[in-house]
Amino acid sequence: MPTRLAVTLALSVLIATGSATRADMVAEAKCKEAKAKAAGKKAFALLKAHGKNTKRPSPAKLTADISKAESKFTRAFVHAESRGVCLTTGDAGTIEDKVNAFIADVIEEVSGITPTTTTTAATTTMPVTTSTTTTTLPPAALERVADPVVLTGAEVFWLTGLAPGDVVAFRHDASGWTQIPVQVDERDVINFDDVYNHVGSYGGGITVLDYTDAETFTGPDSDPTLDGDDEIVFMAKDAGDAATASGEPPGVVPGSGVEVVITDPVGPGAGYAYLFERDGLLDPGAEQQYVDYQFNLLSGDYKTTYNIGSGTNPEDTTVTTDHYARHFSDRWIQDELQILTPPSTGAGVLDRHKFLFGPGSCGRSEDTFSSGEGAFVISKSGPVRAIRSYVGANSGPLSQRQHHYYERREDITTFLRVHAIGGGMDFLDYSPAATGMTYRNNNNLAGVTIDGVPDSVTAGSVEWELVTGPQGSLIMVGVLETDIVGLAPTSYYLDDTTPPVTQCTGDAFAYGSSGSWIAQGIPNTDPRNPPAYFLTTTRVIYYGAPGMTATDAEKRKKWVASPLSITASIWP
Ligand SMILES: [Ca+2]
Ligand SMILES: [Ca+2]
Ligand SMILES: [Ca+2]
Ligand SMILES: [Ca+2]
Repeated sequence: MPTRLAVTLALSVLIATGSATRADMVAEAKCKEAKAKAAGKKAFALLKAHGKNTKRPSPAKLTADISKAESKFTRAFVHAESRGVCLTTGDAGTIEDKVNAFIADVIEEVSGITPTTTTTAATTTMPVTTSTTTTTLPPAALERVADPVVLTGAEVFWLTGLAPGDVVAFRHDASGWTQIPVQVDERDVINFDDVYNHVGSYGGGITVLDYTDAETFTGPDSDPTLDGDDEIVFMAKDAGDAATASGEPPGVVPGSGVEVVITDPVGPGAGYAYLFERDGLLDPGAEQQYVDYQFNLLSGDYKTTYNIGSGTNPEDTTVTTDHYARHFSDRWIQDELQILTPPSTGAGVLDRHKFLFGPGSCGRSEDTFSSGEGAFVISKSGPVRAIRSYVGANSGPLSQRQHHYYERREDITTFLRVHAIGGGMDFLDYSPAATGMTYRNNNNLAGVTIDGVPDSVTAGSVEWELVTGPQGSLIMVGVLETDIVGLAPTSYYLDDTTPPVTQCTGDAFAYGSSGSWIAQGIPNTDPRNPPAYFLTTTRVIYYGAPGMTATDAEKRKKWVASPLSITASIWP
């Protein structure tokens, strides 16, 4: 029981020193005051959040406000206790329960509504400090060099309240401290009416927790500091060993350290990274840029020239890393892909990343999406990753696609938000330059040759796809999340220089056209017209050297299903 332990410790201090000094008593009173103040602030924040929700109901905003109040409360308690002068410790959970009970009582009294509980069970178990033992831990051995480590502010709540640009990261190994690139991407409950700059009624007043961007009409985060829902990201490959007692790195605020321990739920090894508040002018990117995203809208500045009500909005946008290059010629139009991992040839192997309702059904495609209404949620280039996210797909103005670009991995997430439709295909159609590459997926391990000559391919649900040749390798892992019962996606494949169906977009040929196909009706997913189902698909692309195998693909399927896990604590 932490309280008794603390009292025992305090008593032994008294015995050792003979009597408590006046300074001790003042410090102890300050601790009590800080805790009482935190409880009061939390109560006020919760009442305010519930009040706002009564005036303008938004469950997402309410949840975000509650979570913000909780992280502030927890942070205040940890801060108070970290000075080692509190008579009681570990009572954050107890006090929080009392505040929650009080709030529930008040809300019920004034509105007749019983609010949902807001207790964060985690607060009582949050580590206050790490142990000071210097056990030798195994060196960093994370296999997942392509994967990111993504944390929320809430997971490292000791750092919340900092300016996002003041968070810096380090690794530690035999050669000491080395700064590593880190990036903060702010999030908030955004309103699609804002994203659309209130053009038409496309936004429908729908709100979601998503990225913010001062450069688009989405606007900046309402909390300009690092707060609980913001994301902090660095690469797993940059993690190092556990830092033993060797002092803090230069250029950081003393005592601001947070240790992040990274483990692989499906593999061996562990990694350690250390986050700090910078003291001065350290570049959070550590003078590196893993991804170069050049958003080039041909009409000019986004806010002043983008045609939100109706496209087209031609672009000459590029994404370049040491391992791949991509190109966009409009919002939805991805028309180039090069694999650059040595010794790949770097050939341009893509004709189009396509969307159609079905083969040869040209009524809707990435071209028609780009010709209709649309807007960007975020378009951001950072040292660790770039994020490009946009909405607007004809009669699905809230249908959204989000790209996360990392050094050797790209995540494409598509949120379908549209009235009932007859089906949908999301597939890559390769270019003549892909000739000679081998296509495999989980239902076709032997593989077929992409060469414009038809192949026999077994259809079925796509878990992973592998395309490899001297041009390089692509491993793609597909994830479908939905609450629609009975959806059974199958696959699509067509390799034919004289295809039996019209190609709708891109060139006239089908080179290894392949991907996932929902060949059945999809009910309403448009939240503007409830009840709406949700359907979100993610295509994770790993870029690599020639010669990757089905075994590599199986492994990456597991990685995507089990992201790296982290635990954080104050360091040292
Ligand atoms: Ca935020
Ligand atoms: Ca923020
Ligand atoms: Ca073929
Ligand atoms: Ca084609």
